[in-house]
Amino acid sequence: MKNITDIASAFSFKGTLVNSEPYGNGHINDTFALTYDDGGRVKRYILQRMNKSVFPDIDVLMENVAAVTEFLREKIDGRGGDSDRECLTLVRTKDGKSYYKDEIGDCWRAFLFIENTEAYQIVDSAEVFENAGRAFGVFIAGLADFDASKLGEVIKNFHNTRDRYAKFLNALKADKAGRAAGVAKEIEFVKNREAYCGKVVDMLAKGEIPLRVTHNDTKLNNILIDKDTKKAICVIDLDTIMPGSLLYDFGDAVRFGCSTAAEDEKDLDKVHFDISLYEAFAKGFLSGIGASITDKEVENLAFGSILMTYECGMRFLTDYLDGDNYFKTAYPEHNLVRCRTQFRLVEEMEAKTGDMNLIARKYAK
Ligand code: ADP
Ligand code: GN1
Ligand code: MG
Repeated sequence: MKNITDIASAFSFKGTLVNSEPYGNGHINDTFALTYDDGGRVKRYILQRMNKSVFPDIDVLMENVAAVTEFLREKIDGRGGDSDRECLTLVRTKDGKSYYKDEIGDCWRAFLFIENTEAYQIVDSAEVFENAGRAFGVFIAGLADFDASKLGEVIKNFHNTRDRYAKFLNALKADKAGRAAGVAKEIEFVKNREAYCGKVVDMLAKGEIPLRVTHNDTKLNNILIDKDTKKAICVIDLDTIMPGSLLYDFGDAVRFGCSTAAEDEKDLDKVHFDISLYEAFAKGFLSGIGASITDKEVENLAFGSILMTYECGMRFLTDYLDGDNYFKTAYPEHNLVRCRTQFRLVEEMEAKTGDMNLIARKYAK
């Protein structure tokens, strides 16, 4: 990887670079926090090396990010908000481009650092999670009039669970890393639930639920929470904004946030689905999205949560079988550990589906 100081010099940052450090807990991009001294004033920026194997077309990716942030910025300004805080702000290169390609072909982009906020790895209060739910609901509602034809499909079939299942079977057949024999139970778990895979894709195809512009990666650490007020300030990680179902966004947030443990907790006795956190999130989300949610969507919020958790576990397992090429891992069993937490949550959600449905109905307008 190229020297960060050299990369940073390509961008129109103000002042002198005084510090740079790896930042955050994303699984995909390499993120750095840069500190500049601008005549005695400290100013921070986020610099990211984008993951080229996950996002093969960086031009399309950055066109999406630029289009969505410009659209949101106008809306936020229009309602008298602070768009530098409530929306990601791209910092362009010195020659006005949305990203910089270095000599070895790595692609970099930069954003204003949103100060006095934090990204949570685990929910520590129902209030924070309700606020996050409201912000994600408002976010989707706010994109209702965004022209979806302006968005390129950055990752094909991203939440097409049927396609994810086919990819899982391919990885299993290839068994590239020679790991299949050790994960018979997990393989069985996926296969037993194959019937889940087509449900949302089919509802979308038949027009039973609307195709919307969705975020598609709504885990809690993709929303910045104000350190003082605990309000959800800004939805970040806009890389996967594409046409999709609201069930994906609701479900993925529930997957991550309603767990009593981290996504990579090794001790499964600590991993539970917390229905009171589900209630907090559903309450916030449904108040944020307002009347635009359809009855069919409300009816499927619980299923969407199960589906997204199952899909994510299946993706971790696929990557484990494939030799850990997609998600960043810190040790050889990391993807398997993640897969197991997801499957534990799926089982507990399955047992509580009735209550989850009652909660969704209770807060739907
Ligand atoms: P990844 O795709 O790898 O998840 P993200 O865009 O989500 O990358 O960034 C990783 C982390 O960096 C986030 O979880 C958050 O902690 C932090 N982060 C990203 N953008 C900003 C920003 N503009 N201001 C402050 N922190 C940020
Ligand atoms: C990845 O980029 P990040 O870390 O927010 C992944 C999501 C998964 C998530 C699991 C582009 O999210 O789809 O749900 O890990 N993002 C991409 O934690 O694949
Ligand atoms: Mg992220």
